[in-house]
Amino acid sequence: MTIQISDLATFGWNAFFTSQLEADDLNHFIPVRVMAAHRGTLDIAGPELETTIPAFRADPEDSTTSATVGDWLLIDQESHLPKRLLARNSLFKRRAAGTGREVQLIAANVDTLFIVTSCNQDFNIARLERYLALAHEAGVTPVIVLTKADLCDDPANYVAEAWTLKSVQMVETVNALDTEDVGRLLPWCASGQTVALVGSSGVGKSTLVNTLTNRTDIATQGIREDDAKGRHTTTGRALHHLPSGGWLIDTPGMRELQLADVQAGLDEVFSDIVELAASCRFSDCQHDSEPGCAVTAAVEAGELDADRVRRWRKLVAEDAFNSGTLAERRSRDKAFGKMIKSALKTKRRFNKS
Ligand SMILES: Nc1nc2c(ncn2[C@@H]2O[C@H](COP(=O)(O)OP(=O)(O)OP(=O)(O)O)[C@@H](O)[C@H]2O)c(=O)[nH]1
Ligand SMILES: [Mg+2]
Ligand SMILES: [Zn+2]
Repeated sequence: MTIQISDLATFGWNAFFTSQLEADDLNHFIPVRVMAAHRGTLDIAGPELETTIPAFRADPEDSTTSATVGDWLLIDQESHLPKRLLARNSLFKRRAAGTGREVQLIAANVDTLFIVTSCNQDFNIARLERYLALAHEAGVTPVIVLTKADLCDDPANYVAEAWTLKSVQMVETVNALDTEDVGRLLPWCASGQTVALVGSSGVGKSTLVNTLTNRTDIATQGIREDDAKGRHTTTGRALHHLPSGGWLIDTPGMRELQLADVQAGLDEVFSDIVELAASCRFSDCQHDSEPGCAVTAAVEAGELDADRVRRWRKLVAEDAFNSGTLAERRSRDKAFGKMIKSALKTKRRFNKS
């Protein structure tokens, strides 16, 4: 069976992927999309094909080349074994929680990111800025989806606050259980389009997927009443097909989103501050207490929010710390370890005397 390129479009295939094919690839291989990634296996699908194959990493040295949900793979026509990972047009990743700080892939080949939060205690500008940096770095359209509008007396306050974020393209409020409300999100879910949903546990990501796909079978669960926190119901990432022809990637709620390799994304989210910083007297200005700092001058003049500047500096520092090659990070960690050790020694000496 030889695959026709035209049959792939409904799965999200486009010219970018066609350009990566060699002349006779389609005589040997079948292009398939990763629907879900499990420990050791991948659920894949393509025209008239749906199966499970072994996990695949293109470069054993590089964890970012592991096939993840949304990826396109070429598999062998006969054995169905994965042979090649196609270059992605976008990739979301984060530094995994914990001390190892391994890169964790979230989703690949996404067109739109639904950044989901609720009209309640979950709403947090600093967290939204993190997700926006991720979206801009990947070159993906960010849409802020405010759920639980039906449980809130004044959703307009949340909407107004979300719009203060400089790089937002669209803010939508919905009752995620209401088909008509959720219909406002359909323009981003047209045929061949891929949307990833991210946000904390309990904000309604799976509820949105259920409503958008006219299904009820994806598990959802009530949140804790005292602090509106979710119960981490979704545990894996999976691609779901929409009646409108689009694809949705549901993801598990994140406890922590550590940024890494998103310098360009941060520059976009905080473009006004970056522009100001260019006219600081010193090119390595830390915008702290240096003379001739254009950023602190703007804060003092009431033109710039001091909190926003603090959040920007924090994210830039975090990104720099988490970015770079593994070797660079290891040596940084080593230096850090040495510092801790010598501090402990000093402390011990101090305790003894
Ligand atoms: N009234 C109302 N309830 C909602 C809305 N969105 C979600 N819920 C409820 O909130 C709870 C949590 O929703 P989920 O869809 O499980 O949340 P999630 O983001 O998928 O959470 P994790 O899978 O843990 O990351 C469920 O009980 C939903 O029914 C909404 O807009 N209005
Ligand atoms: Mg869920
Ligand atoms: Zn400065």
